[in-house]
Amino acid sequence: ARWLTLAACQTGPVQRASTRAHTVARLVALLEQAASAGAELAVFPELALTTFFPRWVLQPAEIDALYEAEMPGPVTQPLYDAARRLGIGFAIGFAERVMVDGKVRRFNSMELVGPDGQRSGRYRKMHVPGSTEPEAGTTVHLERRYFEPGDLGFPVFDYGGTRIGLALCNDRRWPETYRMLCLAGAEVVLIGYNTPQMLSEAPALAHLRMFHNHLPMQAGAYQNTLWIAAAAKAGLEDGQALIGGSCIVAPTGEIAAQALSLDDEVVVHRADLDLIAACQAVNFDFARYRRPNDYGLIVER
Ligand code: CDT
Repeated sequence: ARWLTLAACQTGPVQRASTRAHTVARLVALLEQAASAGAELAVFPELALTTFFPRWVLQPAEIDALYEAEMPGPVTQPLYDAARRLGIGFAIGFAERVMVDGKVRRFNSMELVGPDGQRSGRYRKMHVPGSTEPEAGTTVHLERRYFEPGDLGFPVFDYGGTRIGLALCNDRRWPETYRMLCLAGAEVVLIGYNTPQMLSEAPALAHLRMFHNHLPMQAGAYQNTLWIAAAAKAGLEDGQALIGGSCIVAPTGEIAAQALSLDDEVVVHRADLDLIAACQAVNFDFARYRRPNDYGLIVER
């Protein structure tokens, strides 16, 4: 049997006034909790090091301080050191700023780090929601102002013999995310998210926010025979309420473990990787039953 013990490390809010060092200390404490519960791989939220700053129009001079110019940098190094000390890997969402050919580029990124404290993968969010300018009647969500769409596709990384895919927030709502990762051989998908409880454009859907959080992850896990570990940044962050509901989802579509709070909280589950083959055998023998020659519309439209 093959097992991998997963941890979803939810955080409570990261207020703009918090220092990066304070936030990193919180993340280290969560990683210690995950490791002492036997976890081998942990996931932190999207933009785990900062407040969810796309809720604001910021002055140009304020922007750079919210991005990481290097990972790890001096302030984030303790997290990588903790991974090595504890022998546990992690994935973390962060705002990435890179210079390419003398030009600044900005991505909403996630990094996969091995139990040796070394980077073993990088993902850049593909489905970037919101707008570049505030739009009348909608909750301000300016991810498209602060991040380019990812340019790395849907990579899958080896983690001690298990194949890992990464995804960020809005990506989890799209079936293509899971299908691309599944077809690339992913067995486990790690997801970080920041999801506002209330969108002014859709007050009638407010009571469904948690349902619409879990529904696509449960369906994505089931239809693509994946384990999923998903970590929220939750609670009242700089005046905006973010949902929690961090969870670990089995390839059966069942939620195996779920956070109860809107605060820093670790949920752990020992994932049976053989369940993937069992679920494939029952219904999803992809090579045998899929009809890719008849799915052309999916990429044409
Ligand atoms: N961070 C992120 O992608 N949040 C989105 C909210 C989009 S509202 C315009 C989400 O899908 O949860």
